[in-house]
Amino acid sequence: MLRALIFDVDGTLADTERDGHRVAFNRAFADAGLDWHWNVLRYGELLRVAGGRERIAHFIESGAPEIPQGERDALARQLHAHKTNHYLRMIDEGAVHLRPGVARLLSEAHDAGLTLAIATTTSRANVVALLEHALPRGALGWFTVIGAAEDAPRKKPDPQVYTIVLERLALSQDECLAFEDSEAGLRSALAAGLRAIVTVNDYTQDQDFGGALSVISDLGEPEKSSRVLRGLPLRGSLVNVEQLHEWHSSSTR
Ligand code: XBP
Ligand code: MG
Repeated sequence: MLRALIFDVDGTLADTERDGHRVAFNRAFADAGLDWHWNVLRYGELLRVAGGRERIAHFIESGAPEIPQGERDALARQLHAHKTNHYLRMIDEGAVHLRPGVARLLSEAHDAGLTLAIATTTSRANVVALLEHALPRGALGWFTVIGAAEDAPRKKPDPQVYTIVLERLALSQDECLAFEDSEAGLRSALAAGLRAIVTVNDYTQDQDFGGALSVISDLGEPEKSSRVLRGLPLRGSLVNVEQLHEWHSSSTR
């Protein structure tokens, strides 16, 4: 029986990457007097490295030989901390909006008594800020468990964050559905034994989503239909709680 929905954050709840995280990274670089700039295309490539600190560290390793070896780790940490401050300010200013159908489905699922949880590689502060800013007052309390970077140092596609969330929920994999937007996120959920729905975005639409129950454009709104790209079909024009129960039961192992 379906009891819980576990959501990724970046790219799934909101298109945070291109106009949120990317901009915040660039602001942190500029503050530090560095002439580094991650354009939209380059950032898409860098997204293969999960985790912002790890992404900066990878960039330094592969593209900034002028930074002495012994200073790289500290620089990545410092830049990432400043980046987080910029990102939080941007959330506060309303720079990031939830994707179609997200607020609607979260609210419907909460009303229907489904447990809600988060499994993300970003930091807890970033998740809390987004949920507090983009959802109705008090909606943060809808989430029984938030698994974030602080809980799971091994980033997706490692299953660690999902495994921790499942433990804290005290539910089995078969009682949950995961929602992801990226191949690394999907691999993480599948490796934790979960079934997953993928909502693609511009950065991830060409990735390999083999193993997902259904791959769709977005969760859909009454005035903006969701499109199925592969996998189980939609009964109506959007994803609602009834649809989730149907997908879940038609895939019961
Ligand atoms: C998101 C990430 C994060 C964000 C940046 O992946 O990889 O690193 O890009 O956030 P997912 P931080 O959606 O699979 O969780 O800088 O806080 O890491
Ligand atoms: Mg994601």
